[in-house]
Amino acid sequence: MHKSSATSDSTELKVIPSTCCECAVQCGSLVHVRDGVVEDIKPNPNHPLSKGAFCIKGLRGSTGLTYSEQRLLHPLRRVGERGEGRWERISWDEALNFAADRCAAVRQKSGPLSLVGVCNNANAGRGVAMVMLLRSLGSPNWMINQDLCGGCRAVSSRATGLDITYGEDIDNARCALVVGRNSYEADPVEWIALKKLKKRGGQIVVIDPKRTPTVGIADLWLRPKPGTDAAIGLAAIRVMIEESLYDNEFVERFTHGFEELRERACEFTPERAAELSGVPAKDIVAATRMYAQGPSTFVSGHGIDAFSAGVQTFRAFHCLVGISGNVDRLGGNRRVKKPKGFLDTLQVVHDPKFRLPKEIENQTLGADKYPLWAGPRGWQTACHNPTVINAILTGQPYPVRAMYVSGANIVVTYPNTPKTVDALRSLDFLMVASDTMTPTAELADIILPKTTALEESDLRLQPGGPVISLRQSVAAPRGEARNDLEIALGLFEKMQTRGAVTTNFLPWKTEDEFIEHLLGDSGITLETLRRDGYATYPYSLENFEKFPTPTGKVELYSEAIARVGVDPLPSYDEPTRDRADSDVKLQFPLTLLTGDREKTYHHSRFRDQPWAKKISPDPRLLIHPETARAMSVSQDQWVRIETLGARGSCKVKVKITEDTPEGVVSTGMGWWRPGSMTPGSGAFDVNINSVMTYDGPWDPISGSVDSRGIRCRIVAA
Ligand SMILES: Nc1nc2c(c(=O)[nH]1)N[C@H]1C(S)=C(S)[C@@H](COP(=O)(O)OP(=O)(O)OC[C@H]3O[C@@H](n4cnc5c(=O)[nH]c(N)nc54)[C@H](O)[C@@H]3O)O[C@H]1N2
Ligand SMILES: Nc1nc2c(c(=O)[nH]1)N[C@H]1C(S)=C(S)[C@@H](COP(=O)(O)OP(=O)(O)OC[C@H]3O[C@@H](n4cnc5c(=O)[nH]c(N)nc54)[C@H](O)[C@@H]3O)O[C@H]1N2
Ligand code: SF4
Ligand SMILES: [Mo]
Repeated sequence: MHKSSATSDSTELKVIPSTCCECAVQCGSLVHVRDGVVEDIKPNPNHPLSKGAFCIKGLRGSTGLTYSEQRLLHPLRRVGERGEGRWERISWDEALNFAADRCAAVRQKSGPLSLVGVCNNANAGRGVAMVMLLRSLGSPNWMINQDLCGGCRAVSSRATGLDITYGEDIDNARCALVVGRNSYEADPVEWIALKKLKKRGGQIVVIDPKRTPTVGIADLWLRPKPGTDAAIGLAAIRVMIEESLYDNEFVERFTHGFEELRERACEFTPERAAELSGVPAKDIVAATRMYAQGPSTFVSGHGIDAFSAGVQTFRAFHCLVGISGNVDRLGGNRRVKKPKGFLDTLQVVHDPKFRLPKEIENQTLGADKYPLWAGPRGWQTACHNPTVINAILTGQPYPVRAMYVSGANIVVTYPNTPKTVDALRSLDFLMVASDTMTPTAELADIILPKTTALEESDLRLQPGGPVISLRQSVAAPRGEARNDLEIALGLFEKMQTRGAVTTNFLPWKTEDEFIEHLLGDSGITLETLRRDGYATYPYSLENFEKFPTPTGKVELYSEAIARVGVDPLPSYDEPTRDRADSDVKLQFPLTLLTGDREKTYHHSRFRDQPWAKKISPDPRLLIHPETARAMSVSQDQWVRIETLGARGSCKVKVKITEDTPEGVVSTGMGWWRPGSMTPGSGAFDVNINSVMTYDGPWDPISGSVDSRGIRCRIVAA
């Protein structure tokens, strides 16, 4: 922990209730501040959602970053070639003027649509600042990383009308169905709740090719071949219907397309699903019966998201939830509810007050192919990322020439690092806002120093609480760091003086004003939030009045998906890797899973922090002993992963374990080597995305690529 000066004992210690924002769990925190310096961060036992749960990233990550010697404290301008690493310190005014000159020139020459923004999503205020800046400049183009994250779940939840993401009521459940989720590493709140469920005699069913800690406390473990879960979901629906285990009344009153779903599910006998997935038919039947004896909650993760059949796979499970009687009931999956009068950030993004004309928004890159994902009718209205990257490189369907990245490290986290880097290098102008130097920032023309989570304020709706939580700015920004809203306002102003704006969609002058906008008429005040760190609100279950679908019902048969010309019923698609010809199968005999989470890291973050490097110094490749023998690799050996068609390779250290099945190898994500002299600071060396493709096949609804379940081989490094 960072210690302030020797006089600190004599000054008053302030304990400020806030929210940890180092990952999406958003645990309640108590931040200890003395003399304006954060001394310590502890869990807040009173927080209704996290109830005192916390993790090492929350304890050490934000202070490690905020007080890091590597922290970016001043605006920098590139001198020399892009990526050469030579910078000059400039003032904010110079930086913003330089950026505005470049952006205005690009806008003049190639049009407003040639400007693009990148953030991780608009679930946070800083994402909204990015969207509104771009819209103000006349561009609907901004990128999020949700196609690589929870996007398939979100689109399925929306199409089905369930709206249950983050509504898992494990605390009151009798059974939890955990599909593609490693709660132990990814979410301490969920993990504690699962252990409690087990302790009170509840049941846990896990569907996962890998043995996770949850498998250790499970009653039943289904171990599918990667990417085959939709077959299991559909067979479970069939069993539930055949054995009359579904909720007849709910189905009749509140669902649409039950007959069609029944017919589709009929095609998936447990025996057929067993053939497709490798999971014994009797286990699929047993799992369905366990789940059907509710109340049961469906806990899902990245394991069935972010791949080319992600939406339909999620649809299979969402339809199972939909007919099971576990929707918005105690111990089931609660629907998202907000306090009356409160706006969440996505409502702001969709608010007609802040929109560009339809004919402009319809040109959002990717909106033509993925209208339920990208553009005006899409979930967040963002772009389809690979379409943007191709537009940068080819000028088709129109040129994209200037980019502003904030809150994402896309050289490391987007698939196909060499291609991402080529695209960024070819831009006329690249500006990156960041708290530390990253492989993405290294390629910028201008780097802006950004505040960290301890120096910013934001609001978060947490449906699982349900609770609204405040992240408080507890320390003054170090150096000249500014928050995303300030940066957006600063650039907007400079563009305005150059006559290069379309409309002003940034009415908020401070983060607090934006927070007040979200709080709206809810009756919850910033004062209360500052005092407690959170606010609860009244909530009632069984909200079945109107589901947000064309029919107003839970759509087992999705009218919205039908309208975009995709199968409106959940379907099973053969995994991409099985479609390869025999020659390719011989050359790339293994199946690669990526994205293993580690407690020490959040994606590419904290990679330079000593405490994290001590616990986890190197990227690992999990491999079964038999497979290791067949591939002649030994424990702790460095190997290179190669995949079909990838330009790069990725070096990882072998870890032999029976946790991963034979023929399947599994590794993490987000690796790079801060401060190393290698190109891209290790982004081409130890980063799994240097061997991934972003070029499809794409999920027909969300446009997601396969982030796992792909063919690979390993060779000695
Ligand atoms: N410590 C830490 N926590 C994090 C993060 C972090 O970086 N670090 N990141 C956060 C973010 S943004 C996300 S999206 C989440 C991700 O966290 P999770 O949702 O838990 O995702 P993963 O760990 O990628 O994968 C979960 C499980 O899916 C399994 N899996 C792989 N392929 C398949 C398949 O085909 N079928 C099934 N059924 N399972 C499969 C894997 O074996 C793994 O056990 O974690 C969040 N929490
Ligand atoms: N191959 C493969 N690729 C993947 C994945 C995978 O499993 N496999 N996982 C995908 C997933 S699930 C995700 S979510 C993405 C993550 O992708 P990214 O969002 O790009 O990854 P991060 O490293 O979390 O964040 C990048 C930067 O954002 C800044 N930042 C993040 N949060 C805050 C904040 O609260 N305040 C401020 N000021 N700055 C912040 C950090 O400083 C960090 O440098 O990667 C995806 N990429
Ligand atoms: S799980 Fe850890 S990193 Fe995520 S919000 Fe909680 S304390 Fe912070
Ligand atoms: Mo994610």
